[in-house]
Amino acid sequence: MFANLTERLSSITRNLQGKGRLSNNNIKDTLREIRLVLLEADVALPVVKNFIEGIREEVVGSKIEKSLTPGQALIKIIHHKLIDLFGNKTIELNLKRPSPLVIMMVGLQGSGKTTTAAKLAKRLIDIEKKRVMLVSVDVHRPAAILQLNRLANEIGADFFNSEDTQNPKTIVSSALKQSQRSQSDIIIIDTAGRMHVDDSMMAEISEVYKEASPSETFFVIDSMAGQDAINSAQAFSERLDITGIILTKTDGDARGGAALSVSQVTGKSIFYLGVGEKIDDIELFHPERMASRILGMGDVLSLVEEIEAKVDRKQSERLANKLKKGKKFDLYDLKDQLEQMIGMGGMSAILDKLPNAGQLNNAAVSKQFDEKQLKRQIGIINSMTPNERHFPKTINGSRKRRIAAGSGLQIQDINKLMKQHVQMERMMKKMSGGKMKKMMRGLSGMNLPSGLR
Ligand SMILES: Nc1nc2c(ncn2[C@@H]2O[C@H](COP(=O)(O)OP(=O)(O)O)[C@@H](O)[C@H]2O)c(=O)[nH]1
Ligand SMILES: [Mg+2]
Repeated sequence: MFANLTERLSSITRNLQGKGRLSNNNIKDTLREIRLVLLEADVALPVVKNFIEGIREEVVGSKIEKSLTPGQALIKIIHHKLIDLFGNKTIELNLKRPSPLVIMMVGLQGSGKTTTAAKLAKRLIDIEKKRVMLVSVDVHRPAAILQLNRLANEIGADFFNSEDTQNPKTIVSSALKQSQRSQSDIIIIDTAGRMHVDDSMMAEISEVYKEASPSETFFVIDSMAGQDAINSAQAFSERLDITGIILTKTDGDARGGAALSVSQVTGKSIFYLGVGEKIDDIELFHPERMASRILGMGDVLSLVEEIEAKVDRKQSERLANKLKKGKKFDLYDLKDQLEQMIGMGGMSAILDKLPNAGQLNNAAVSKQFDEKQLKRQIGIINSMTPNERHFPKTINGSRKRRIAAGSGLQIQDINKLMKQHVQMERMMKKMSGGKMKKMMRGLSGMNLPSGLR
């Protein structure tokens, strides 16, 4: 699902990841692009408007330019807003209610109600060890009752034998009585679909609803459906108290409009996803995962959060201020930087999390920044006197020999560290204020593949 949407949105986020600085124009352009992509994906207009407005407000409130990684900060906001769009948390069916728990499936014809009723029943039987009864009140479509009957047999659910000559309301009241006798924990009522919302069908479903008085009423919606289905969601929720959404056919190549709109339009959360035609193809819905998937980021996002959490921003700012006052970048400062890199787990831990790290010359990069190496460098600095750390220039040949002996390393190792310090000092000198921050960013995002920075 969402192939196109994902492709477009991930290209937007890829562009942002490289941005060390975001101008108002950058932000405006990004929002305009997102707006377009969402509209093309057939997301309902009010939902798009709200979404974009929400991001804009947060961008203003969060002072994004001051962040260590403005591009990534914006991605994070977009990500969080997407999660909000989906209702923010994973909802599980509450089974701690008096039995029989009555669940009703409603929605347009072909949305997947019957299939999903059986999928859900199987889940409740297998995972929750519940006794489940399936009931069909679809007296309109030929063989609709038989379809459910077959599925019930397949999964080991009880089935209430209804006839298409019966009145739907009567079927419900008999089924409820039957469920008392058979001591069912859960009854799932599958209803007649409709091609579009029409009054007589709506009147019928309202009757069934009143008779069944369900604890959960799931609106089943085909993820490939367009605006019509979204409008029908609204029509249904005006008549019945819909408690949740089940989004089906997410294994197809839907544009994504229904998925992104339905929660906002109905004000209800998505509980489950249908992910295929087979009876086991149902999954709990995780807003966070879906949002990550749509942005095409997966683990990269958790990586960004990890780096943000671990880079000591205060410490970086202290260093920046110190240098601004004309003080030198000394070996104490270098040690702080090295320690931060270790805090992030070294380069190899970071590379492990990147989806396409295989393309990098992994060995070379990790060797340069691996933890052992970093610790060795810190060991060298630890073997120096405070005076030497403050004034690296005083470190002459005999001092180097002493430091090498003290840290158990070779003179070459000491020379390498001194060279590294000189290089960094030179870089630091060139920078002031804002540029310093960029430098820090360079450190925290060391040698990441350019697309991911
Ligand atoms: N690929 C796929 N097909 C599904 C899914 N859910 C339902 N279907 C198919 O959609 C069609 C209509 O399903 P059905 O349950 O009869 O819809 P109803 O009219 O709402 O009861 C059937 O061919 C199902 O196999 C799903 O998650 N993935
Ligand atoms: Mg059906």
